[in-house]
Amino acid sequence: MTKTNARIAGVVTPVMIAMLLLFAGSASVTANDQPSAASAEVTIDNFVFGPQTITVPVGATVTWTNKDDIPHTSVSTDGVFKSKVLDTDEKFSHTFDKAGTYPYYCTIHPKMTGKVVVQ
Ligand SMILES: [Cu+2]
Repeated sequence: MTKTNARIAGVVTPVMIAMLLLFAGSASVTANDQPSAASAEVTIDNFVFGPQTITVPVGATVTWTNKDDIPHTSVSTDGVFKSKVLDTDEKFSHTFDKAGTYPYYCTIHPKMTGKVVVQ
């Protein structure tokens, strides 16, 4: 009897530890995945990028949507990303894998500027 219980305990304990490790592992994976799953929206409206400065975690995808009746672009000042000409309701996305500050502008209307801060 005692022998059997000891044997069961000997099996159950490693299984429980494995399950705990698995749970802890998946929990930390979820936490790590959260920034890469993050996304943010920038709307182009009335010749303005809004919000003008957007702060996102590393791994986030930023999507620009042109809500103007006029074509615009979203082009990184440092050449990190470059949209095509976006017509009304067209979108452009870029995923930011590195921390930093990414200024950008509209090549058609260079006075239109914005900034993505990745941290
Ligand atoms: Cu523009």
